[in-house]
Amino acid sequence: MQDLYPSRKSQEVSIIPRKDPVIHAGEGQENHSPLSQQQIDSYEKNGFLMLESFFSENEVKEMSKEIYGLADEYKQSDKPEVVREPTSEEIRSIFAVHQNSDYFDKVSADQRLLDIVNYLLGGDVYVNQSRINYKPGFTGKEFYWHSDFETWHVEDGMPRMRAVSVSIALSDNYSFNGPLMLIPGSHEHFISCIGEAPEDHYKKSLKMQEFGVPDHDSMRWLAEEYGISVPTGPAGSVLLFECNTMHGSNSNITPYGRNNLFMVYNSVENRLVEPFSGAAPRPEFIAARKKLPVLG
Ligand code: 6CS
Ligand code: FE
Repeated sequence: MQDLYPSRKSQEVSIIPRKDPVIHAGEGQENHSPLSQQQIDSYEKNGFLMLESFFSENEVKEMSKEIYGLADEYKQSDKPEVVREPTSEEIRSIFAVHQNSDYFDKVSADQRLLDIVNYLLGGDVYVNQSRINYKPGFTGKEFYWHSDFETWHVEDGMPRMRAVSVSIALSDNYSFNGPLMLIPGSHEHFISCIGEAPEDHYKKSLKMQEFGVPDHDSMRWLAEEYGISVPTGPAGSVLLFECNTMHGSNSNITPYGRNNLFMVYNSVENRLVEPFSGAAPRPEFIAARKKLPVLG
């Protein structure tokens, strides 16, 4: 398959214009949007959309119970799905939670979410990746700037930009407790990165990413051109962000923890192929190839 978005293949930085629509809803779907026209326009322009208080307080309580339950269960676990912080044994992320928890399996099939995602991606979808990111008060560490699509394309073989991340805030997101920062409009540019990732790169990159991150000049250009947005909101808010939107987050030295549940939906028309790096695919718990129940 032709590589429309080459990255980590050259020592020269390049910026490739987006070749895919942002809103994939096709004919016949125009009148079925669960979002308002203003929300659709905002997602299309910025590459993300915040839906404040999407889940009720009760739902947040249940989800929080579940994430702490999983953290407890996996405290000593050496399962690869459990990613620890670079310099401590604290849990940073747990992957494949929609497969390891019946409860999160149900959340991933929440019809309110699916209606939105089906619209944005123009039809049926499946969960390509799910994870909980824990960022406890005082010790939670940062996630360096990146486009998820760059990694998913190069390391997982995601062909086109037709996936969306749904981030459910399970604690209040303030501007100061390490919330996600995004560059509005960055989804229109593919920042081709330099340097070839070593084998089994994910074992390191999920703790601290070194390859597949933008060079400083490109990042400076994006920030100067578009600015940096920090959507905040109470627990239960949902942030939808397009797979190529540049984002990152700071560490959390405040006393207020920041936990998020992420589900990545990919269009069934955009299933993973061989990784464009030519390396072996990453494991199933990071990028689903086999088990693909279709959600619609
Ligand atoms: O490698 C990945 O797939 C992931 N890494 C980051 C930093 N964000 C998205 C995704 O979970
Ligand atoms: Fe990310």
